[in-house]
Amino acid sequence: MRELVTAALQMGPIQRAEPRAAVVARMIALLDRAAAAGARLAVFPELALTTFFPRWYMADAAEIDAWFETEMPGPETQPLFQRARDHGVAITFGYAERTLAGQRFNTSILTDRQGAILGKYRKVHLPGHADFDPARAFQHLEKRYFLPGDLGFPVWRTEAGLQGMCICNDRRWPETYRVMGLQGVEMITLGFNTPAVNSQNAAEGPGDRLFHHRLSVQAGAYQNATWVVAVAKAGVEDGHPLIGGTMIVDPNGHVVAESRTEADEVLIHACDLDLCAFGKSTIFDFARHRRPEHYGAITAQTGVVLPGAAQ
Ligand code: CDV
Repeated sequence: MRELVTAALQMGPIQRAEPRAAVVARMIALLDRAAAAGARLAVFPELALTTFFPRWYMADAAEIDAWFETEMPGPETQPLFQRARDHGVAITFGYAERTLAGQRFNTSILTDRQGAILGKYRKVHLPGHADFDPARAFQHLEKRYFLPGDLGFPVWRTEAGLQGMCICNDRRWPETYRVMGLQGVEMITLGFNTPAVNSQNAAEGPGDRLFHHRLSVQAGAYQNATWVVAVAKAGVEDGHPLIGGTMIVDPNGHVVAESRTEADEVLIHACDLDLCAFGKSTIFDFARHRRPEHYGAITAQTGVVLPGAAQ
């Protein structure tokens, strides 16, 4: 048995005017609760330090940059790292990253239990659009504010086992999980900000949104025999509702813990990483059963090519 006591730390809404220091104080309070419950890994949501700002159209570079971190840890996030180090808890959280060269990414980092950054992931599958879209009920401008991630889907050998990360929309894409599955991943952590209504289809409400979320995460876990810890930023941010649905899913695809609120909430589960071995050595023993000679289209093309269409 290789138990990793894991805390999924759902965050309630962060309003546009809420300063970073207040958000970090909330994160520290959640971390304290996680540590008191014995957690050794604490997972926070996507863009955990701010409101989900891609819902706002901005043209001014300085206004955009105000949402981004240029160093990690920086002066405002240092207390979170210090508290994690004091507790001996590894943390992972998402934030908007601006590099020295001025590139902007939707990023998450993973630390070790001493508070040192072990890994960085930059969101690959950016949803939404780059320009103001008057046809939508609200904007989703991730393609305006972020570049697609350039780091792939790495897996890190941590003190506990083999860990990887992805972010929000990535969880809907089977390629995300499989690339990490092919590196033997035993736990994938991810944060999300999922609007409770589809901005292009008012009929797709929170019921469907939660259904698609669970379907994607449970399938990814099962088909790759890995734990998946999916953590929401939830509730109503500046009038815009986000789903909850924070959950911990085992390597058989079962939900072992799920949030009940859309507020700051702590879920704890002792995840036995050895549970991954059965699926990985039987029905999803990739070395024995995969047929990559038939999967070429997955990397050769992006969109659909209809049968008989000229190449
Ligand atoms: N932050 C996200 O990536 N949100 C998307 C929405 C736009 C569908 C998601 O996959 O939840």
